[in-house]
Amino acid sequence: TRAEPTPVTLIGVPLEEGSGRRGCVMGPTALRIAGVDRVLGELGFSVTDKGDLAPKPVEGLEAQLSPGCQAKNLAAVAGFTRAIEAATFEAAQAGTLPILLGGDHALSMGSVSGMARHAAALGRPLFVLWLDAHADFNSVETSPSGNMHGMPVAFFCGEAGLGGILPEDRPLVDPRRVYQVGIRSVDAREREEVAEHGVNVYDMRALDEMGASAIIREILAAVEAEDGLLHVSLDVDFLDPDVAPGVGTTVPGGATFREAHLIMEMLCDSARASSLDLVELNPFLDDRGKSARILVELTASLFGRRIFDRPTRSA
Ligand code: 5AB
Ligand code: MN
Ligand code: MN
Ligand code: MN
Repeated sequence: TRAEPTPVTLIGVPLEEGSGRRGCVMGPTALRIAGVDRVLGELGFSVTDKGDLAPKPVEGLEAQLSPGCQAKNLAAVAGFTRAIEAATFEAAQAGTLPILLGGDHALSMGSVSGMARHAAALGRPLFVLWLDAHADFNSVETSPSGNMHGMPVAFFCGEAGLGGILPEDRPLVDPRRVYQVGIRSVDAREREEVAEHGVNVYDMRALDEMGASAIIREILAAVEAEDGLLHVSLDVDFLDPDVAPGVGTTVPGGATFREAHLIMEMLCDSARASSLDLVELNPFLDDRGKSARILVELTASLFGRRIFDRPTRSA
């Protein structure tokens, strides 16, 4: 448990241009209606809601794409990426813990880049825990869809082929410090890139064979060995579609609520999480607010809601 809770900054990101369909623009509102600020307040956190970002598009970047490459709605996503990067960096520099209320997963291009700049300023490494059905490691060249919500991991590792959005000398994340859990849908060329760059993948088979607890202990041991910061990125489709139907990219065979819940409780105990994305919620596809409420439940667990206290155990 945290002795002095770090204040939390909520950053609303009504971004849907990175995904192939409409609806994620309603995500931040749905998360607020489901009570994300209220539960954090009840847990003793001081919460500042910065409202929703509304950046201008950045025109003219398409000219930098090589022929045959695609990045749909690049202007809109680039505008959001710059605004999110700055807002996340500022919130972290101010000593608060940023929570990004998405919005599609392209928002992590900005949030993780902002945290990478913050970590670099502290002289500490940034680790990323990527809870998702997908690896999101496509580049503008390998993407089968051109949808930028499939590119954020490649982007913050400097491998997406997307120059000009952020400064050339921006701090990148080492792909060997990226840990993906729940993966069960990867494109052919994306798979090669993930392996080549040394991304740590615990796919659904690993989750079944090892269990969530052993996986999270391994990841936390790696973070602690380097005294790293840990950014947590939670894509709704990490969960099974029966648990959380409010998402455009459902893949069967996802994590159970209990697995996700345990992961959040273990992360809470570690006190390592430095920042959080709640992404891909599409309230238009949801079942009476079910998925939004589950994301809020999981956030509450990450921030200290527990059934009973556990005796402190050494790893
Ligand atoms: B999500 C796909 N790999 O690139 C692509 O939901 C899907 O943020 C990406 O994980 C899914 O279009 C993006 C086929
Ligand atoms: Mn994703
Ligand atoms: Mn996904
Ligand atoms: Mn490469």
